[in-house]
Amino acid sequence: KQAAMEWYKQARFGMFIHWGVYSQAAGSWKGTKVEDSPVKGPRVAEWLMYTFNISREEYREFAKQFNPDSSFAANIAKLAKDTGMKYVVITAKHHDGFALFDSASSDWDVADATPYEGDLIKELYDACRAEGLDFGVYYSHGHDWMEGCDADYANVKKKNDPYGVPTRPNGKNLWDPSPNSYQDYLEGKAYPQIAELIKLMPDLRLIWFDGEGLITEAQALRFYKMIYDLNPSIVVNRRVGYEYGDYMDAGDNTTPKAGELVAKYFETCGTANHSWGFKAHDNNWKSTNQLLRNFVDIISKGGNYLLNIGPDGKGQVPEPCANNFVEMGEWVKVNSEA
Ligand code: FUL
Repeated sequence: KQAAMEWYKQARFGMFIHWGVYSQAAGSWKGTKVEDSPVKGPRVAEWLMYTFNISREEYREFAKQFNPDSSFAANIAKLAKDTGMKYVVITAKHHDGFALFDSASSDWDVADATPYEGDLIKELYDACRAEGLDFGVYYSHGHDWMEGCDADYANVKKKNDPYGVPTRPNGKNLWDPSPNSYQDYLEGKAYPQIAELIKLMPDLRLIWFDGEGLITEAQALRFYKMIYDLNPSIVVNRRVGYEYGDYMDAGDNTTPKAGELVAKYFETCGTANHSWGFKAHDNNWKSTNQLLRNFVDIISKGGNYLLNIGPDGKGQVPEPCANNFVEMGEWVKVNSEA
């Protein structure tokens, strides 16, 4: 693990990618922007299913149109390289449960549910390796609105709530919950998919968990331990649960303040506009100057900056974002030793 942490410390700058079937919707549903939905929750494009309480059946329709250009992998790997980044971390499965790889444990994946012929995760992994970049995956273990733990959660809420109505849904699918218990989902999907990803990519460097949700300590430890047993060089983030991860999480878009005790290894993940997933009406791009300031601030405190892009449904990165990144890369490359 020590060598893996050394790699992490040296890498410093990575690309985060939020991409999935929601990317085609671009932050709106039937003409309504996510900001205008009456459902409370984060106003980000990747939360579309939650934000509009879309039924599981209706949401599955998105996948039938999801057919990216196969050039996405080479383009994105090149952009990461041009930005001066050393690694890439992509959503292998976000909260909507959709797997961008060919999964043996679920048919809610690119191979079975979309017209695309290929494995988006493996293709990007290969393209990144060809550019000399390291590779990691984001995996939402805590939420899975399609096949997850949500029926369980509904029961917990009902027991605790005197009115029998969940008052604070907290990221769970309570409008059309899957019948799986959290344990069923972990056994049948989440643990097997993590093993599949590790097998698919022998040089996988990092697994970025998200949405701790209902997890128990034993369940979180099992993720950490199974990864260690399969490949001890994989770095795991804190959000796996119960602080089992390998480095601290400064919080989304948050840099520790000067003088604040900073851990030996920490990360700030950040957006380039306001959303993680592609949102056509969010053009509030951080300037190149702002991105560079964040970068210098974070790495001067010893952290890693995981800076996000949200490609559209075809896999294209919005042009203003790509331009800022390339401009940033010119500075990063001139001013870094390697
Ligand atoms: C959060 C998620 O809910 C967001 O959608 C995004 O993935 C962010 C990086 O982490 O917990």
